[in-house]
Amino acid sequence: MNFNGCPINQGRARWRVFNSGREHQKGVVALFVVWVLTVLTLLALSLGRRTALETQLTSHEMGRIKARYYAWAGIAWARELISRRGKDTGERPWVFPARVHQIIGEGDFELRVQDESSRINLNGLSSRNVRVLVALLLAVGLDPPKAQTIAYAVLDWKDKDTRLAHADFGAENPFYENLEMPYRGKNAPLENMEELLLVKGVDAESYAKIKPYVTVYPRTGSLRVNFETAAPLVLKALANAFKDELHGETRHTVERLVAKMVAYRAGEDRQEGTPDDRVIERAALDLTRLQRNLFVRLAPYRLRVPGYFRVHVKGTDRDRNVSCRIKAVIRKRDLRLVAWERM
Ligand SMILES: [Ca+2]
Ligand SMILES: [Ca+2]
Repeated sequence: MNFNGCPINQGRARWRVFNSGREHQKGVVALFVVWVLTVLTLLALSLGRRTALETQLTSHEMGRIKARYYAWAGIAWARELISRRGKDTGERPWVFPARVHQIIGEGDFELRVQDESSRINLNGLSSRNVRVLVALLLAVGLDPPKAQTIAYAVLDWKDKDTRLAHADFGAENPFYENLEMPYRGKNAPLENMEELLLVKGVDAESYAKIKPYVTVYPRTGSLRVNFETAAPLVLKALANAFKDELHGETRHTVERLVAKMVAYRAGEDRQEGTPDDRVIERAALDLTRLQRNLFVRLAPYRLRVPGYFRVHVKGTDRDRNVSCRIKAVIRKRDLRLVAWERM
């Protein structure tokens, strides 16, 4: 017994109860503090992360803006390249470096200039030359019915009249008006290449094959190609379109004629796009009779002085490694951008 008359063990038990209550309170406070600290730490971390993210985003946006201006600087450079050529008589080939790279401060641009008349002009199509487009479509790997469908449908799409250019392959309003999502034919020149996707027979796959070899510039005029800049595939398509007019064995005529043209225009160094490139002259090609006859047939389709250039520019802010690409078509006469697109 203790001095209160309580049994000693009972008093210890109370003391333990009292003590365990305070310990419990302390534990709760400690837990609360830990919890608050955790929340505060998480808040601080998330705030830090957010600030870092915002800084990163701002920096990326700055990079994008700068890259855009570097790309526009490239377009200005391309205009300068084109204007430097001055008055053109077609006696010198158009030679552009394959790639121009220019560093400006913290950024740079890369550009390529391509003569638009190295391609087949869809707006120059007529019933007399539509076979050139058929030949081109065969050359890019389309089967004959598909090639004919697309070629005649493009002709119908852009010609003013509403008569079928070909009874089986052409397409005027009745075809387009009976589609699930109906629309009308254009009956006017194509404004841009993407318009092709509206034309009968053109799907994404054939469009991708055709796109590198055709143009819609100029909007008017006849179908003519620059022999000095056209891809061998385009020259072959042109030659193939007229080879049936020859009399004799023509099996290798197209291949050999085009090989001679391409070899001659590349100059002594055998590389295209270098200063020794030459303008193709029939007399200098050492042609056989059939090749000469074919070359003569191609003459009305030759363009000597290009009027439009396609420019691909990539501007980069090198500090932030952010790039911007611009594709534009420049008219030589007034250096105007007749079309441009930022990608
Ligand atoms: Ca038409
Ligand atoms: Ca050369």
